[in-house]
Amino acid sequence: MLESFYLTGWGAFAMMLFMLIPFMAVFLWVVYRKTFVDPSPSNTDRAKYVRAEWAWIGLVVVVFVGVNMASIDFMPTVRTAEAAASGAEITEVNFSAESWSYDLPEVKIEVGKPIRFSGKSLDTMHGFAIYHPNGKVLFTMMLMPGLENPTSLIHTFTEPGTYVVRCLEYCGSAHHEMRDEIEVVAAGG
Ligand SMILES: [Cu+2]
Repeated sequence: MLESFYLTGWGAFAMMLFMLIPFMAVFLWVVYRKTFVDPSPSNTDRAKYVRAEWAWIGLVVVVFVGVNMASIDFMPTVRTAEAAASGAEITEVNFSAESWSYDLPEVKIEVGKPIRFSGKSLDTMHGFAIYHPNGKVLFTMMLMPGLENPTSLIHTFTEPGTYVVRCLEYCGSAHHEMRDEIEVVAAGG
């Protein structure tokens, strides 16, 4: 059920409404009250709300820090640093991107082995996003033209299959056709 929220366009749209509608409702209610019901300056005693304000700020800080700490292990850049520090053997996949295709090498990509994707753009800004066969984005990176060193990320696949590569940086009229595929094989396969 929750899956459809991020796997379908309507799910994303519903999620957007879920966040927008309460905000709009409160906004319109305040505008309506101060425009038609009581346009005089507010006579609310601010001192009465000091504790509630601090409690609200505290809650926001706790949620912000909590969500960031809980998600840090899932960050592609943190995973990359961990994989690089682990000393495990890394499979190198060096590729280039050009409007509107990728030049991916024939490298065997195995489940469980860290793969370093290093990409360079030969013309303009491109993206390099890998989608799990179920449609979820595993990671994306931005390839800037003119950089001396490639942009790279290390990813370890956990399931074999055909993974789709897509550009997620708008790069011109055929941007939507900029795709490729990566075959991930089972360990030892
Ligand atoms: Cu693009």
